Amino acid sequence: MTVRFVTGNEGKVREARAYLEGIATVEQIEYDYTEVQSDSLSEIARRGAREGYEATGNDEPVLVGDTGLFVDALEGFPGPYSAYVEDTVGIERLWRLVSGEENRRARFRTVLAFADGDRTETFEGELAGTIVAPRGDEGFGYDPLFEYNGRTLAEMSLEEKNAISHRGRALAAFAEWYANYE
Ligand code: ITT
Ligand code: NA
Repeated sequence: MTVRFVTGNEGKVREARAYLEGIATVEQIEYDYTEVQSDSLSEIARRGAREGYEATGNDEPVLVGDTGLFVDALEGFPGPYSAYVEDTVGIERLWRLVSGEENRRARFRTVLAFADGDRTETFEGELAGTIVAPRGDEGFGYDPLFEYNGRTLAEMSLEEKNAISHRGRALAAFAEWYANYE
């Protein structure tokens, strides 16, 4: 069955497509859903999925994923504002902000929301790591800044990242649920 992934971010689509190969066909829809101002990734994702479902014709289920990078020393910043901060501040300046801190622990969190018109289900994944000076050319977004087990996410192949990442974990929970869908 086809799932429409409503997102403007191709990196997210690549990871979902690779992870769900043989489970669901992932089609990217570039509809710009309203990102409500909320501290809750799941609230943003749930609303986005419902709106995306209606806006794309009410015929095939949609997935929306919302991700945030939460830096301990910055009280969880940029968190739900991660997309805005990447576009404005950028990862180099975020690194400079964190480099002066002793505690450089951070987490990625992803919430995936699936909406089919009858219900909206959410699936979550988290990855704990450390903020480091940017390294690596793979992945996207904050990947060069985020070290896990000695390597940044940008130093891993897509498959390696999917096997351990916040998004991979959320996709695993989705795939398990989806196996018994309908
Ligand atoms: P859509 O809302 O259109 O899906 P987006 O890029 O805004 O695209 P998110 O809200 O999920 O997607 O991402 C928030 C920010 O976090 C954004 O700057 C992403 O580039 C970044 N990001 C998301 N997932 C990431 C990952 O696995 N590794 C590194 N950065 C990531
Ligand atoms: Na977003």
